[in-house]
Amino acid sequence: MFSELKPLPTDPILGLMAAYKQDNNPQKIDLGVGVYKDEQGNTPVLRAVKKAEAFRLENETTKSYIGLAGNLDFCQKIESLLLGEHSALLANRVRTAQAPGGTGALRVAAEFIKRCNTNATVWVTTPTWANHISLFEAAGLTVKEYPYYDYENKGLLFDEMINALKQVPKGDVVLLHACCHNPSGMDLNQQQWQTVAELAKEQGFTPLIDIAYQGFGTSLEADAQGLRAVADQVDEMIICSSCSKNFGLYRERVGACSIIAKDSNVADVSNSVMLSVVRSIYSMPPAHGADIVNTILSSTELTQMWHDELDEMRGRINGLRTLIKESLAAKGVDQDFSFIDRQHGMFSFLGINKEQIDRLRNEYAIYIVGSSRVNVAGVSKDNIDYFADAVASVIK
Ligand code: PLP
Ligand code: TYF
Repeated sequence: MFSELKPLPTDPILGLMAAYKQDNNPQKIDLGVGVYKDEQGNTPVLRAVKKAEAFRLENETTKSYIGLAGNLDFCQKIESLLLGEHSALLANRVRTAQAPGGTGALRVAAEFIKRCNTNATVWVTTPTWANHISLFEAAGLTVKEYPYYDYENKGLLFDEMINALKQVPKGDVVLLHACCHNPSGMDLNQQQWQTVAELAKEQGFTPLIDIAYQGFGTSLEADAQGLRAVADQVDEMIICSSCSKNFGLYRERVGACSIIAKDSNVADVSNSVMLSVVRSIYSMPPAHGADIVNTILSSTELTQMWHDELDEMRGRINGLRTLIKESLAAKGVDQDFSFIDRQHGMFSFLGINKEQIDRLRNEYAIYIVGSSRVNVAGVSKDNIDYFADAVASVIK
């Protein structure tokens, strides 16, 4: 039966990562896949993670199975990270399952939604992370888009977004990026979050918040403010979180799916359904990464170390945003790139066309995603001049 299969294209972002690896040009720059890089272009293991791993190696006592929800201490700490002081308020309404990465959490959420309402439509931003669409469709859900990024003015189409969400009925799900929107870098401000939160309550649709970059935008707290505004309003919502970026644990696959229900009874029933979904996909999540996160968050010293490292990563990203804006202006380009400095997280669209993107790759070995999305963390003081010259030359 395998012979009947037709080949499928690979994920374009992961394909770009592979193509970059094979390029022999010594000046090549990888601005593709959304992975943090330091000034040397490395994605190092955080010091706090190394310490927690050393501790784990010494103190781990068993490799026996953990439960369906994974490490329960980890789950509780993630709830606090997401909800802050609201977590105490919401404590009896939240149930969390550790999941294999943010992607695993989203897949659990998708299957959970399917069990709630087979006919649910999941509404996503135009544009969104391409995996969102394939992942919800793979679970048999309908995916529709609502306006979000304003390509022309490099801002938000907020009025259009609200008008579209006013048509979304109860029983449908609206996916929102908590911060550091992938791929545009354009986030809602707090007043806009409040409007969305009130609309969710009024319309009765279920918000699904994807938070994959907490701490990469403004701060751990500020990046969760939107999500908390929604949690304050609605009876039910889903939060899919990831520790890939903020703990640098990418390949260890650490994330969580949190369900907030209207009361503790509904939360218990929802939890039983979520765990049944987990059992039918992968039984239980891997232990290592979540144990590391739990060890860090259980220690004042390691938490401080992690905060410092997170501040350093965010500081570098924000510094690079300013550097890119200034370097392009210094090259005398006509186009205004100041929006890069107003956006958040690792991504922004350069707003250049397909031919210009191809020229960056073919003539300069600069790899960016086909939508013109760049990962600003791939820029450094060493390559900024080369990068700015290349962009200036292709847009002339
Ligand atoms: N959601 C968004 C918006 C992302 O950009 C990513 C990827 O980085 C994820 C979820 C999932 O990340 P991971 O599965 O690596 O934790
Ligand atoms: O958008 C990105 O680059 C990150 C990383 O299948 C990523 O979210 C990209 C593709 C993918 C998994 C992770």
